[in-house]
Amino acid sequence: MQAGVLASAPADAAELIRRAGALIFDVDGTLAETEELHRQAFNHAFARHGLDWQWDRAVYKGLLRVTGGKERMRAYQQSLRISLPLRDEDIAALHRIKTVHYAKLVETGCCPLRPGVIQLLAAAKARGQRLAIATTTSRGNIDALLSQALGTNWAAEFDAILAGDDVRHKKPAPDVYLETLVRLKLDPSSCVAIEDSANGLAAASRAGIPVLITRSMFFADDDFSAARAVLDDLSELGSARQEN
Ligand code: XBP
Ligand code: MG
Repeated sequence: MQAGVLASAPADAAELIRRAGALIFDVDGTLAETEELHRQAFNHAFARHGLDWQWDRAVYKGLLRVTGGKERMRAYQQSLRISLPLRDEDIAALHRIKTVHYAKLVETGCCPLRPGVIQLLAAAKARGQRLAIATTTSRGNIDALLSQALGTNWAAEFDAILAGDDVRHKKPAPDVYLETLVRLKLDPSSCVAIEDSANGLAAASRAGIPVLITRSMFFADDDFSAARAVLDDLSELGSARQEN
């Protein structure tokens, strides 16, 4: 546990969830532990493109401070300082290869939704709460993950779905959350954002939305002191995952 961070008791978190008019979900690391698959897909793209780049988990953990796969590759390339800068079309081509491979990995079913996610989605719907997605990843990646986990009609469950390229500035900028609030026509205080990273916490907080953190593989030691509640995963929500 991060020193000084009082993870609110699950009961407080459950109350925060039950009272919300809408739950706004981050995707990578929150709905599922997908970053390990993203990392493998990036390495596949580098090999296919003839680059001698290979991101191990330690390197990738540092690179995840940069949100957005295209931006992450650009940041890595700039950190090398030795090679010619990749052209935008090279970055785009690499990202296309990576995204295709990521979908293939997800479609194997090897990356299930995290504990408590499906039950919380169902309980929220039963309570009449609105559901939304606000993510930095691409729409295609959301579709690959949630088609696999929830079926091809998954999008019908959500009142708003905002992906990385739908806004000008990615997290930690608040853009994706501000646009989600516009689509939902709700005040930030009547929503709860469910996130896994400091960048996601900053983005939602800057939009005025209270944040529930679920710790994930690559961000477990981020500073979450600004969060309203910090859980290991959504299964800790107990009754808030039931329909009453
Ligand atoms: C996580 C991200 C994404 C993924 C990679 O998004 O920052 O960039 O790491 O996906 P979030 P792309 O936690 O907001 O869901 O390569 O499609 O960017
Ligand atoms: Mg995330």
